[in-house]
Amino acid sequence: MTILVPILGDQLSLDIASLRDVAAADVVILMMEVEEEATYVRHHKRKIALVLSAMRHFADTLRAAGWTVDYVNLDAPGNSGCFTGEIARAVERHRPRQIRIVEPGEWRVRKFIESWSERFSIPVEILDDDRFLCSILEFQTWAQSRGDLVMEFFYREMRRKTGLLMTSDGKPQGGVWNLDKENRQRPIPGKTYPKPVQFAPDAITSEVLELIATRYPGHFGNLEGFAFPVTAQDAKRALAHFIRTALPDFGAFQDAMVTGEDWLYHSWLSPALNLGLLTPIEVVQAAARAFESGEVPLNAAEGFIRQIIGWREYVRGYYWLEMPEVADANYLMATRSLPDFYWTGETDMLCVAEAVRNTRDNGYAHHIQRLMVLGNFAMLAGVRPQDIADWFLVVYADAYEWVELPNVIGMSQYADGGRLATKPYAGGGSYINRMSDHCRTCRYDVKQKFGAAACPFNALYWDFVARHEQRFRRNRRMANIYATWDRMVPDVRADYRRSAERFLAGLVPAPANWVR
Ligand code: FAD
Ligand code: DLZ
Ligand code: SF4
Repeated sequence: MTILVPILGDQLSLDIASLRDVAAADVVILMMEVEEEATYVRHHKRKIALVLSAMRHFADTLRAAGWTVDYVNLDAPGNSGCFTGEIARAVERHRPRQIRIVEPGEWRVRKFIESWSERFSIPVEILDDDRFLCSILEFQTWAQSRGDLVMEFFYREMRRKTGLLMTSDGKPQGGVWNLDKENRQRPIPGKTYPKPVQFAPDAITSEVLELIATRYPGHFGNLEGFAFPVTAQDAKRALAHFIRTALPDFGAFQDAMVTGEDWLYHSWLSPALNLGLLTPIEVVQAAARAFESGEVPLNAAEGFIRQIIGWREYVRGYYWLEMPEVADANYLMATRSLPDFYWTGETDMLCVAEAVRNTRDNGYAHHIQRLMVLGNFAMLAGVRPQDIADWFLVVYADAYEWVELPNVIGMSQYADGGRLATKPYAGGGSYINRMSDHCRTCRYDVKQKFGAAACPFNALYWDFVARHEQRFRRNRRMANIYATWDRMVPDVRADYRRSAERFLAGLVPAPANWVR
């Protein structure tokens, strides 16, 4: 009797643990295209197309490597539409003696898998996903050994563990762990930026694009110009291109935003990484090699490697540590519905309109657009964290709950009460003005404090500070902010608050059917 090895849509790595230590002759690999995964939230069209195209390409790769693959297409007759239904049908077809699967990325899916053994009376082996550098258990042990969850200390552990950018006597290269002081430069006017390599759709991708256009016309986002890497081979090309063309300036301009420039020096590798087309270790080793050979400076290599062995691993550990409660967290007791411009992009706030345009057209926005524009606005406006989390899960091609939820609930909304971030990532117009060129052509005036022509981020920021005074006044990292607030004359404070109130009253809530 055979072993059934389901491979999920974000487990597209040849070296996946479930295919290790088994003979190909004993295994049937099951890959399932199912309606529920595309619609439990109504994912961006581009994300669905990316996952299905990458799955179909990966099935061909597996077959070429000698594996037997039972592949269920989305429109196959009898497709039950969900993972558990497809396992039931596969159990009928193959009568396996065992199911062997790598742990999934999402709590929701883990619950399905945990039901299979009893439901089908078959042993189900759930293996660690060792594509991550830190296991769930290892993160839990680290977290238990500390009173807090400061990412910087986790990151140092990961540097020691991997030996990346370490000297032979166990010290960080350059003498410090984190070179962010050299980063965060503002954009330079007139500069030209590199573009990530674009992959034209082949026959498989074209067929998938057609299927998605017909089947999910009402989902958010554009399919035109689809150019993601959908195979490991293409993803490796994208990585090499990034290291050569963008990594040298990655650190310096990590937080910059420029109108019409969708990637700047960012890698655009998260969709491929999260699918498994690239492994985190191969990505960070490539960056470390580029530093060692003198192709990129230390601040760039360190900044980039930190995002992957630091933040990426950390948020995954945090997710499994804090779920399921964290999904409902709402420390700031925010109740507002998501404004409709998150879907339409129709707002005079140019920074927001640009970020939504990038999101709609590419299924992408870079980190500062996500954190300091889209996330920041939602937090300042008091949007319910679960509404903005749903939006983030729908709209990005790299969004899976294990990475999306901690970033939204913890990092961008402070909804976990500071478990992840030591202070809220809140900023007014002056921050966006410093890091972007948007304010120069925006219809709002970033220098005006309040009133109809003033940048809304200004009043919203001070309104947020005032609204949450009880919560944040004693936070040492916010002492300067409250000192400034205290120095303002009462009329100015009242004007800020009135201006915010007027602006918030004009927001139009989005219809719920964009999400479910
Ligand atoms: P780069 O800037 O080139 O960074 C390199 C890599 O580092 C990324 O590919 C990614 O794998 C990793 N990385 C960087 N920052 C983070 C982070 N905070 N958490 C985890 N990994 C990180 N990332 C996702 O992969 N999926 C999401 O759904 C997602 N949602 C986010 C929501 C919010 C509110 C915020 C603030 C951040 C979110 N991020 C998410 C993290 C980050 O914004 C994206 O990983 C990044 O923008 C992807 O683009 P890139 O590949 O060009 O990244
Ligand atoms: C995101 C996604 C989509 C849209 N479709 C599928 C699918 O049809 N089959 C599949 O195996 N996976 C899909 N995925 C990815 C899953 O949602 C992902 O594997 C789980 O959320 C676990 O992280
Ligand atoms: Fe955004 Fe305000 Fe600048 Fe306009 S002026 S781009 S709304 S920060």
